[in-house]
Amino acid sequence: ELTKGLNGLDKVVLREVRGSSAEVYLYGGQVTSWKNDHREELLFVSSKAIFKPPKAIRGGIPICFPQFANCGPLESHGFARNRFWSIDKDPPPFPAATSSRAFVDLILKPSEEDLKIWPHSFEFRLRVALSPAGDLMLTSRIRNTNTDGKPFTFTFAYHTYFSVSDISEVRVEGLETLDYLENKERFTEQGDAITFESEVDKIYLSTPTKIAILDHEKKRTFVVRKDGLPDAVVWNPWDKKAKAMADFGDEEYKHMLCVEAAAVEKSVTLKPVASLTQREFSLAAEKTFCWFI
Ligand code: TA6
Repeated sequence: ELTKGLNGLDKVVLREVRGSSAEVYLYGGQVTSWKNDHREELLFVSSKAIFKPPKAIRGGIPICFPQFANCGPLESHGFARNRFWSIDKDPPPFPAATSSRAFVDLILKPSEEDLKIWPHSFEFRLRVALSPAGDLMLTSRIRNTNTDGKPFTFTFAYHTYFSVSDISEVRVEGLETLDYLENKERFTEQGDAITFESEVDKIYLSTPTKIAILDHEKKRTFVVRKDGLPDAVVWNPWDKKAKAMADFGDEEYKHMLCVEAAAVEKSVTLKPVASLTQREFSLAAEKTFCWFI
């Protein structure tokens, strides 16, 4: 269902029979809402988010492409998150559709202007799907459509903002003992599960396909399953950085956590489509109840 969102921007609403739903803005190809069958919102979007180009929407699932953060010459997190995507009305079959009835395919291709800042022709297909159980699944298919035979290289992230009740009660499991990058330096995570008491901005490397976010207060666990994306970025701006961001409430850091399936440390190289290569990255987030002992 295509409808108008904030500031008249187009958005697609997906609904599953049991009551779960998701919303995707064509601006940014960005998921901004994911509700379970109790209609609880599971993603964080700032109350100060600016739904107006060229600013990217603060929250939900921004797509970082063709560059993650500032690890290249482009604007931070690349340009996919502040471009208008289009809907593919005749989407091809592929696995994320098999178990789900509610899905939409969005397409991004570079404009003339984009080609001036990143001279590579591509087709980015983003499938957003809800499973009958209400799990959210994102699949990205990126193809190099250069006609000059040249490969291109990029970094990528699903910059997912999860909604949490109280960041000081949250635990992330699956990343302990792994190496991570912080301010471009390499460290090794010590100790048990990861907890939060100050700003965190880390890129965990060679991570498992499954990561869990345990929200003690809500007695809720998010399970992130990713495929094709070796890294996982964990970010919470905490109080000082929160205050410095115009589109983020001063206290909102308490109610969000970014856990981002990503390909950052090793960039991805794609040969032109003639060679029949494409890369597929998927993300599935499910919410389960978990009663703590
Ligand atoms: O993914 C973490 C990060 O790269 C942080 O360094 C951080 O500042 C954030 O993303 C948000 O970036 P943005 O450009 O959306 O303000």
